[in-house]
Amino acid sequence: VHMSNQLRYAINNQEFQLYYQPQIDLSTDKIIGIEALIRWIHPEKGFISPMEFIPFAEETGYIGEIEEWVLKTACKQKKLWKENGYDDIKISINLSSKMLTQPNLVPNIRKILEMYYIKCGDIELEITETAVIDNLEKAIEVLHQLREFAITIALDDFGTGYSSLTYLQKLPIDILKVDRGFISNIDTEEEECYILKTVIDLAHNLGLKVVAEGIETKEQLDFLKRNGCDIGQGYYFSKPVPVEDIESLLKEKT
Ligand code: G
Ligand code: G
Ligand code: MN
Ligand code: NA
Repeated sequence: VHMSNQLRYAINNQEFQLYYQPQIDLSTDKIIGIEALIRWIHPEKGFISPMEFIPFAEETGYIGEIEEWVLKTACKQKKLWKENGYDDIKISINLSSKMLTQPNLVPNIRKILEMYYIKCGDIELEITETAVIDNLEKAIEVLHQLREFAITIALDDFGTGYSSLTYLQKLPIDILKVDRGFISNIDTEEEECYILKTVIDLAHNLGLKVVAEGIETKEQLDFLKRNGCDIGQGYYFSKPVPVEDIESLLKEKT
């Protein structure tokens, strides 16, 4: 069967799940946010990576429905966490580059947040550099609209795309997520991590907070703390896990 039929079926048949990965405030060691990451558990093929099916969903137009499902599911979960006493946790959602130029994106997001009584300040959207560079003026306009009602915007995978410092200054964003390639360098050439140090300073000078992705070792964590990185995420703290497992982490680390 063609993959587009399978995507259609997957949406109807609830084959998608969200996994969750904590984001740690490096000054307090507490969980301050959770990134939602989609998983497709296919009944025959098993696990299919989003790196495989998201680009396909973008091409075939299913991405809108999938992202809507992600947003609703994450908001529903956020509401449950809140009811269980974990109120200050922000939820981060990856937004496909194709979504940023959808005509009704902002009102649609707003509707979903209202449906689950989510305060806008509790939601963060992660976008990639390619998403904004493809259509810079439109992207800037949409990002402004989202931030007007207090949704925070993170620029994901920073340093991997065609980053230009000009974009950084123009984009209405709150957070810079430094790609894990920079973090894995720390182990082998700590003395030479000038770029990473400089990116952290640059972000701060632009009024942005810095999230380091892909922290796997204590050495990486210590380096990032010494150099003023604000937030950390990675296997060192926890892999992305199903919802049952994130709750025990919340108990421990909030
Ligand atoms: O979690 P994992 O490393 O398998 O994710 C692989 C890629 O898929 C990452 O680039 C991640 O940003 C992306 N991804 C995960 N969940 C979503 C989602 O809900 N929407 C979009 N657009 N991308 C996602
Ligand atoms: O592009 P984005 O940053 O959204 O992708 C997140 C991806 O990174 C997810 O697929 C997640 O599984 C993966 N990831 C998260 N933490 C780590 C880590 O510490 N090491 C590695 N190698 N991958 C990670
Ligand atoms: Mn991300
Ligand atoms: Na990333």
